[in-house]
Amino acid sequence: MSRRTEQQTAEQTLVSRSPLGRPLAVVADRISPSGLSRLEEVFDVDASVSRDRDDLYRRCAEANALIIRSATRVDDSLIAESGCLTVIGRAGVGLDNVDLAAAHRAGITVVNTPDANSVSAAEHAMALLLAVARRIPQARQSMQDGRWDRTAFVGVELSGKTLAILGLGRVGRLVAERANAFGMRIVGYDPYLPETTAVPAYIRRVDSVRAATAAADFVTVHMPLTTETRNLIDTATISKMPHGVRIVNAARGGIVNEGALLAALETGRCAGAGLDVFVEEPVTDRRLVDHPLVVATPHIGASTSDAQDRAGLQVADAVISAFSARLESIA
Ligand code: 9EZ
Repeated sequence: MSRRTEQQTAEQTLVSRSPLGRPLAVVADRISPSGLSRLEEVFDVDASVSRDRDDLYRRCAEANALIIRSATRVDDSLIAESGCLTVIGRAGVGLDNVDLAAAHRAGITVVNTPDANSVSAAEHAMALLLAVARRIPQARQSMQDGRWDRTAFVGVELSGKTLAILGLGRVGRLVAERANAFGMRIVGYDPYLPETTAVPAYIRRVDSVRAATAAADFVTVHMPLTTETRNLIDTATISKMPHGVRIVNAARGGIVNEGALLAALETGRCAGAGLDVFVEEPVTDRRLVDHPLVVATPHIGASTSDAQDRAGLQVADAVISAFSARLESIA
């Protein structure tokens, strides 16, 4: 009924439901109850989460706003069939699952919640640094296997060690603040942070990956996956790090080349790795996950009730404000 046509813009169909009725928001993935309540202040909310694609098309046919997380794919055909849609809200970071070009062509505003997960991501990176330094999961496994093996678990301190932070965005800077509290020396590199942007004095800013990692005991990456950052940490980069370096990736799978990391763990160049993200998720090649020097978690960096609540509330606020702005623009 409300299929989008060439002539039919989002503005024309924005209020295609009864002018007396409330606009409709379809929530296709699970978001926090606080976020749903916020949406209900403005929208009729259809939050009957189902993985059935035809069902999604049917519900979106009359939706003015669509709220998703990472599970729902918003492609050009869904956009074409959703004639009243003016706003797409993604709870969380990244818009890999939304066809942005198609949304743009259809005049749809796309919003997300870029900082809702930052503290959770930074805390998970810290958890991996500590877990790798002391091999806590391995020690726990050995106890569960009935052993009491203290000699197998001689770790290292973070205090006094050098941490290279590659990527000084929100998450990287939160990690720096926490690592500083642990007494680490922090070297940071980020080509996208303007040189004029001040960073805290406890971060020594350098101008290359090589300079940041040359004396690093620990390396952690905090950046999006792009063609430039894929394989940023490869065999050549690792070969210039100190022997015994420990590497953490809680950012995006593929920033650290998995084959290069595995080889470095085998030679001892790398003494440990903490990995929350993988090239292929779920993981099928288990060589890293099963390695005795690796602490692996299944992409849980943003998986805290705090981050989920914040993402739900923030996406609701962003969708409401984008929708209001669009209403005003046609009033
Ligand atoms: C690249 C980066 C940081 C970085 C940071 C951001 C897209 N992008 N790339 C190399 N935002 C450190 C080393």
